Amino acid sequence: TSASTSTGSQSTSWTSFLKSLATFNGDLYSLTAPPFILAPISLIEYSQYWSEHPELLVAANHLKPAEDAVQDEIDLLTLQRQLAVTKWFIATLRSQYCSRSENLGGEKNPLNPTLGEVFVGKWDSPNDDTKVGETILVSEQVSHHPPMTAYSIINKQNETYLQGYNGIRATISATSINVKQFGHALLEYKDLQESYLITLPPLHIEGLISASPFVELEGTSYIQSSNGYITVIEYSGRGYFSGKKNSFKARIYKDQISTLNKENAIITINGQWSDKSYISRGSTTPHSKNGDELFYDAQALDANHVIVKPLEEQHELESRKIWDKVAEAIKKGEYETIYQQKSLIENNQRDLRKKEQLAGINWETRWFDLKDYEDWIAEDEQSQNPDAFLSLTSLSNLSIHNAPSGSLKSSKYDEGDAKHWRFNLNKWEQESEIKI
Ligand code: CLR
Repeated sequence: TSASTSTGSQSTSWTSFLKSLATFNGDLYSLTAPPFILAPISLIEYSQYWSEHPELLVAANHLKPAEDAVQDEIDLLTLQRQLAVTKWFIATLRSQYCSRSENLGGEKNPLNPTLGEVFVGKWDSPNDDTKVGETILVSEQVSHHPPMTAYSIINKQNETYLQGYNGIRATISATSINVKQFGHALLEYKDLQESYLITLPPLHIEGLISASPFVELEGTSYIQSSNGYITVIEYSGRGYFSGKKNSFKARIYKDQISTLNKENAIITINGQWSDKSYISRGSTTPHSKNGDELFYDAQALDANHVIVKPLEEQHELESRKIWDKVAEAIKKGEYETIYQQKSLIENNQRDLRKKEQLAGINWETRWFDLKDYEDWIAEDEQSQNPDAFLSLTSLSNLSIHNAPSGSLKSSKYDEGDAKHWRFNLNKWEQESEIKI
């Protein structure tokens, strides 16, 4: 069944869904969405979208200056790495924000991961490119109230380590659901001793009235490198009068101070993140009709899907194992079974939490730790080996607090806790039950 059908019982349930939005309490997962907009996958699986082009994720690692390189060569390669990371990030967006529309016929409501749910998998070297090698994904639901997913993506051969976590906060307006993201990603090229902090853009869901929801990005996201360079990406959609869907403009500056004037951009990229984008030097906006160089074509390369082991070999905490019966029922449109199987899982979770409470224990996360940066700041100032997140937030003027992703220091959001989920490689290396 398709979400865009506007006849019969589907349109009735869609109408009641729209009505339920009117009394929205901020928790998207508590909405009783009509079954035909349920995705047969858990939100934890969305971590895979960070690496559907593994060759782009590791590309910067191949832009290493030779030992006898002169300063000009070193500088050029540094800028080329910023560009490579920017390209990889732009390339993640179609997977992140269009794949449900493309594969499931519309944006869908994902299954709400259970506490401790995990999703693991791997990518083989794409097209037998021996320079890439294997990439692995390790993802864990680290919080249920509010939902928070943490992930780590590792390519040992290229000493490339991506980690991050995300959560959302939603509000409803007359025609759309508005979503602010919380969390960020940290990308480290250990061999280059270079790291990047990536913030997550706000988004909204359009097409609600016509029962064909889709995501559009808005606002700004940043990519701050430890080498000083910063990419500022601004998103916009199809406007009332002009503009194409999924538009963005990315500007690369030599440092955060330079971002105060757009004229300072060293490189400007312009286009659609789900389609073609163009690149030019300086601050003029590139365009295909001016003959500017193609930067990235999101339609040219197929996504490389993560390989997950068969259900029979999966641990009971693995996402597809947990949700198998629900997912099957969603695919078949068996509404009664969806409801029954979901309730089984939810009641089981409630029982587990109750038991923990009675025993006076807390659920312990498996591979990720919550790190409190308030405790760290003083310590870090004396440290020989400063923390990547603290130095990158200081270079980019980004908040260290649990503010909407991309909030600046001393903005109105720059307050509260400064606790962020961090991957614990040791814990993963000692994992004996869950295998890739
Ligand atoms: C999760 C983290 C990913 C990027 C991403 C993409 C789409 C977002 C999703 C995040 C969070 C959940 C989300 C989804 C789009 C729709 C869905 C906001 C941020 C909500 C819960 C579904 C609302 C129901 C409508 C389809 C009616 O890296």
